[in-house]
Amino acid sequence: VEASIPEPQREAWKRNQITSFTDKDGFEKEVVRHVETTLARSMFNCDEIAAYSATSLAFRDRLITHWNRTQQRQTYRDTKRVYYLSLEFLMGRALDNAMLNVGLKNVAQDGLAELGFRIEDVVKQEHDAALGNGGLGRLAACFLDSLATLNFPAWGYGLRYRYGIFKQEIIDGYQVEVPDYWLDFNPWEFPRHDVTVDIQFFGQVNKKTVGGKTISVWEAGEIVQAVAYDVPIPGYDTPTTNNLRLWSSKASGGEFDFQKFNSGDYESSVADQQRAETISAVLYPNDNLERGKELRLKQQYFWVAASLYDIVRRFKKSRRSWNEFPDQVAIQLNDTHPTLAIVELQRILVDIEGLEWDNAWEIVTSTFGYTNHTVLPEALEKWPVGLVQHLLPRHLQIIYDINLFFLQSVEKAFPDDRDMLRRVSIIEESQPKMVRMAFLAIVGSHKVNGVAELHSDLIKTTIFKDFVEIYGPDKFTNVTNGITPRRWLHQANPRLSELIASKCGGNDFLKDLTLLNQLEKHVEDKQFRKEWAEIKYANKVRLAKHIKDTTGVVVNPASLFDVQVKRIHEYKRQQLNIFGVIHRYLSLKAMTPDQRKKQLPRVSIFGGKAAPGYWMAKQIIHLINSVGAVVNKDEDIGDLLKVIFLEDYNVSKAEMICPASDISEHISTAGTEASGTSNMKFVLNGGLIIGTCDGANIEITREIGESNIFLFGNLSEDVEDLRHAHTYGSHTIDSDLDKVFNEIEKGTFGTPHDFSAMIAAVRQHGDYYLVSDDFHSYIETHQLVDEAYRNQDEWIAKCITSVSRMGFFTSDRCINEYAEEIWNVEPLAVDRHSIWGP
Ligand code: GPU
Repeated sequence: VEASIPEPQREAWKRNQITSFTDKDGFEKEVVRHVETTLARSMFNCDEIAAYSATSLAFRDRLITHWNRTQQRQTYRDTKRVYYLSLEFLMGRALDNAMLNVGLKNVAQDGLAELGFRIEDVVKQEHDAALGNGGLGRLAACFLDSLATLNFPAWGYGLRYRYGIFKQEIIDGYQVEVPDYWLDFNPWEFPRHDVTVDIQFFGQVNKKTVGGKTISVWEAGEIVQAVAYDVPIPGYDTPTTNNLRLWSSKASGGEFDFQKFNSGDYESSVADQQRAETISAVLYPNDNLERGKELRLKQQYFWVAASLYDIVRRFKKSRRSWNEFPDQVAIQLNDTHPTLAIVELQRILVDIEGLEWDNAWEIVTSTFGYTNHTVLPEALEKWPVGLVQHLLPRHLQIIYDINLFFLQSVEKAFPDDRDMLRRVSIIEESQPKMVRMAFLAIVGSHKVNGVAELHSDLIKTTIFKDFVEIYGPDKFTNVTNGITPRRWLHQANPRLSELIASKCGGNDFLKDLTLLNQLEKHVEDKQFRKEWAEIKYANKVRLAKHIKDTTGVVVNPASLFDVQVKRIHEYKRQQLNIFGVIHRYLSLKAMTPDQRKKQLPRVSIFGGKAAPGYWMAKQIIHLINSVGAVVNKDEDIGDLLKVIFLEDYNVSKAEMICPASDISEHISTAGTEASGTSNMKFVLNGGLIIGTCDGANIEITREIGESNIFLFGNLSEDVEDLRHAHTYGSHTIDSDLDKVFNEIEKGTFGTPHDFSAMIAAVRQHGDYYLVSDDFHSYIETHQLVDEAYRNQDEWIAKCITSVSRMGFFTSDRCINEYAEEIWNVEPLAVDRHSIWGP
């Protein structure tokens, strides 16, 4: 149906165009209007939640007018768009970000104050949008911010989970998972009940001959409806407002099947509805782990099929030839989770649009790019052939054909290497047979990238080595990760952002982070250092208050705050950290009171979630809490050491924690952390880091200088030999670590049996993560940290110098690299004054 208003009536629309508020009075008017009409409340019945809701609605209205105009502009100009497909978008809170990005936070602050509210309290009412596990999902969120800020025509596509990542509670020192009820009230999404797609599952494939041509027809066994929910993504200091489209699942054909209902089959009608809604019900809470569950595969296809239908529908409006598809569309696969999109596009082009296979395949491979985020074998996705066959029968046929043509070309190029075919086959000939999604993603994309230099080198020399031989090195590239300075500096650390602005000629550094280099000439400025130190101290006071409020433990903000916050994982080595803390505790205990007086007080702060099924990670959390319970009440120790586990680490807590850190820990076994991004957040907020030569730590060192980072531990190139030696040689444990283990086994931190598996992993099971090999170097390096921290003046100078050299790590730089090297797209210039015109 043509829904466009005819030309003669458009005058009336233009006359009545919406104007957004620009000042305090305009803002207040909108808040009062929303409180009284949208919320049906009044000044006699307006709590902080109502104030939050009305403020959000006021900003939402504003965003949505910008969003509309952005979409109109993009449609009119009809240039190439980017589609970022990610199963995770770890957005955090939206209101603070929206106020800052549109430049009206001060207006809102003053307006809210007049109406009787403190903006900090209002902002805190918002529940995080936590549709992700960790770094991978947060990267997607930072990329959306940069895409909008840089005016790229770009859409994100994801799933609208009813439950995001679980809420973590710590009960008796153990993690307990509680559902995340984030959708109770969410003013940031727009249901688009008119934008729906029917998604097929199961069934069989029939061959039909149409006009002498045999085509495959997939007769579905089940149909589920996808409903679009749109989330506006405002750029910073630009009218560009992009769209994040999240799909929600629903039984097709309405609430439930009335035919079944009326015929008395009430139960099965409800069951159908529930089965459909289950698809988008919950985010799988695994980080760096794939467990091959059928529902997860259903989620992936549901989301990919709905997104591609939407993208193709939009492309078809321009009535171009199919060969122009890659000139109009770039699709980036955030890890292998959306790899079925490759197969789905080939299916649409061949089965539905009637293109020849080779022509279609050329279009497909020119459209997709694939980002790999890990080399850990347990995280590489593989699906049993039988499961794919059952759920997506036509897709399995297409995968087999893709593989056949691929292997034929490999055989031609490498006729003497029979084993090559087995190694690179998309189908692993195991029992049961498996589809290797990463290989499918490589074969179906024109570019494959890693997320930091070391990682991109590692994928080329290990897991994807054969593919470099087959395609040549140019198909593989690196885009080192980055973070948005808007959220991770300006929003999280407003005082530091303001101080920096005062030395860098205003807020331009937020759009061109290399301008931070202007700070360096002020490093010697005593007054500047003092203000810098004061801000850090105030941020630590704020965190200390949070620690007191949530754990009851009083920490001294003058202590060195040592922070490790990230998902709990053996490869990230929180166990190394807590063993180091125990070592410190034992050293302090062995000292005389006089010796103790000379020691530097420290607070060891941990935070992070363990996947609910990851038993060892949960034991690590338990050990951290058990050590805290003993150390924190030890009167010999007092302020010299406190051990804190912060419950329910998430994006909004990260915004409070990063600015309050003196030293943070990025201590993964070398070669295991693809990039890491919290390392960047901590340095950007004026904290130093201790880390291994892994992921982006290496490039951070190159940028900020070796003297401004505390590196330790074995190198990635030595890991394999060390592991081999543990298993086949004699494996002796570091003597200091041995003492730590003995203390745990004495029962100092509770029932030793609780921790025996953690110790056995090192002593008996080959110490896969090299905890013992790196322990001595780790302890020594922490002593260097203590010494360095004693000279506060030098320390602050290191922090300032480091921040001044962090320009490279903005996600704006990443997006420009993707745009240039992978997507071949350009930003759309915006005329700030034109409203209706292009
Ligand atoms: N990452 Br695979 C996740 O957060 N989850 C995953 O399932 C996978 C990777 C992370 C990497 O561990 C981290 O090193 C990287 O910085 C981040 O992706 C973004 O690339």
